[in-house]
Amino acid sequence: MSATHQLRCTTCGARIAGDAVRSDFRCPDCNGLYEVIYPWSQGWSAEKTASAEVRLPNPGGMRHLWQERKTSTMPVDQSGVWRFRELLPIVRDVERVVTLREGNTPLYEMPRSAELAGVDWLLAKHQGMNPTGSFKDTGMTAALSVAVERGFQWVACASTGNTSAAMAAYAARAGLRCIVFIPEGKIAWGKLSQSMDYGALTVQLKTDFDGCLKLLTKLVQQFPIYLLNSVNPYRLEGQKTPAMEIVEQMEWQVPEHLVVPGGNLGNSSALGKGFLEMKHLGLIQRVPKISVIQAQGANPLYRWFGDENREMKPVKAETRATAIRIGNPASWRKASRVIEETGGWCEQVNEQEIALAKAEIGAEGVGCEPASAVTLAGLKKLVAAGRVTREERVVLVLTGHTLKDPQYTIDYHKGELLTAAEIASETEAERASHAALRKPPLVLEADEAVVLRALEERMAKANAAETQATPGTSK
Ligand code: AN7
Repeated sequence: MSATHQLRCTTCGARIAGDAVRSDFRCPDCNGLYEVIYPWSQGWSAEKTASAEVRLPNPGGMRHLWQERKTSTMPVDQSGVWRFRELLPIVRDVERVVTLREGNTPLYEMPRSAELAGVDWLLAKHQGMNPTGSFKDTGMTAALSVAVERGFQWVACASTGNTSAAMAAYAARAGLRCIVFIPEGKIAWGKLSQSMDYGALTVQLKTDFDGCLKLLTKLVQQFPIYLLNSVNPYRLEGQKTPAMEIVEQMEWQVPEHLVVPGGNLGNSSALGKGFLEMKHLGLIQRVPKISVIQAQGANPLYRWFGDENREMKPVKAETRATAIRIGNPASWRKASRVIEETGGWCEQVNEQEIALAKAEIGAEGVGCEPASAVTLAGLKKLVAAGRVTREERVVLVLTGHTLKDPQYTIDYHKGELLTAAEIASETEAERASHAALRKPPLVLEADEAVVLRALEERMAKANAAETQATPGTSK
């Protein structure tokens, strides 16, 4: 067996060598998904490993090393994933990894969103600030580097858009050929254009994401294509590193709560693994509660969470947050364990709530794509239900950049996003918030007097709104 890591089935516990895994990354005995384990992981049987391999730098040493690498000029050190390579020894030669200097993303303070949600202190880990504009880059550098090491010429994924954009970029860097399967018509333009720009073979299938993944899972068993969806456990090894970054950015303090959007549920699983492993290694003393938020129209985990029989029933997914338009999430078992082990929760939010939260995050100068905005919308509900208290330090994981889906934003501001029925079901307060946030473009004659008059009108309106606002709640 490989000295550095093994794969363990998260359903039946069977363990195999990394290079012995089936092409669909499923356990042949029980069809479960694997997780990567290391000699220092819980449950690795020590008698099978030479003791030298179990040795790990001490926590203090690792913290120092990771920080120091930021100032190195080596690509692998500058990567916010491989900087933490002691915790993901999945490749033999770390200097040959495929990196675009992913990770090292900002952790923003969100004072206005905090006030809206009803907490004292709110932070946003903006994974949209990655090279291709989403959190997928951190997973792609990991799994694609494994593909290169195993000698694959072709890689593929099914995607709602961001995975395909990331895969296309990293495959192009590595000189691999890549095939993208996306649901026809239900993908944001930013993402579709990226996959073409980076030279992927883009296949639009007349089905949804779940249909794309099902078909691809069959294809990879017939052709030597390396599957890069998050069923590939190496993806999650890269995607766990924002957990390290968050505590590093908080000077090794741990937030009380982490709020993550849920689609195929790989990301929440990965972040949970990251925090739990750090605790196991003594890098932190406790883990944050991890809560997952789903769109109401794509809510299988939310339903599972409220189901007494704990049965996972796939749904036919529908939401304008197309990134998370997923009805049959592959990693639901891993994610549900993370919620339970950390004491988190699962919530759902509707289309109006997502649109409002996205505009609020935008108005704070941060911005994100619709799927990421479910975090703020969900946090409001968690606070209202008493699941998050005011003094808890909360981190929202913003998964994608606002430029991924500009059409959504433009439609929102022009008042063309929501249907009449959706608007009718809003509260007065919600309607007022929308009215204050909406900024449709003015179309004017290029005439000085006309422009002046229009601006005067706008300024007067803005001033009036400000004096009307209660003191202390200045926006
Ligand atoms: C912005 O790109 O599934 O729960 O194929 O793009 O780990 O699936 C994207 C998912 C959240 C959900 N936010 O994460 C894909 C894809 C954004 C996303 C999710 C996605 P998972």
